[in-house]
Amino acid sequence: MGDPPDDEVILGLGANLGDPLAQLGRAVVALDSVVRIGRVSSVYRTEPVGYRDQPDFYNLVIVGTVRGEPEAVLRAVLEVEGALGRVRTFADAPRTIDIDLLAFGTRVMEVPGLTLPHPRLHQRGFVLHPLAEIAPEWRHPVLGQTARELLSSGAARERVERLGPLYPPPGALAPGRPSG
Ligand code: PH2
Ligand code: MG
Ligand code: MG
Repeated sequence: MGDPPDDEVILGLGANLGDPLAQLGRAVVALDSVVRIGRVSSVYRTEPVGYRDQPDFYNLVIVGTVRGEPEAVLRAVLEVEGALGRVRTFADAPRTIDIDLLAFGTRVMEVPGLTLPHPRLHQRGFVLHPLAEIAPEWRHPVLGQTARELLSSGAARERVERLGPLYPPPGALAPGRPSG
């Protein structure tokens, strides 16, 4: 019988300690072996949401496809965080890298450690701006609104500044690529 189809997966990345841009770049390269990366948003410099007494974040969103179960993808994502030096202290603390599984196809589920879609994604400018850039027609499986509609609804109010594409672009660090 045929294999089950791949699911569209949305990942949100954030960093605000160390060298955030370098860590985002390394995370994208590492995630290339977890999901099939479709699009990578620009990098956004964003005001901290929640615990506010910390440096601005650098955020981006990845849209890709993957085969398998969300729990397995989450485990692989957490391994990438660990490999990049993530140390967990308290909720919303500053971090070298955070990789969140924001949505997985149209799945709606809640298990310990994973709620899909992410319960706050529709309120967060640091997710909605990059998501609307690369997938404006993505539709929230519970709320029924697209990324563009969620962004224009105005629920996300924090300061968000688009910096531009990540450099080096994903794939540039992969071995065996001709240069020049
Ligand atoms: N992540 C959080 C809490 N607050 N704020 C911004 N601007 N960007 C983030 O990635 C972020 C946050 C929890 O993961
Ligand atoms: Mg997070
Ligand atoms: Mg996280």
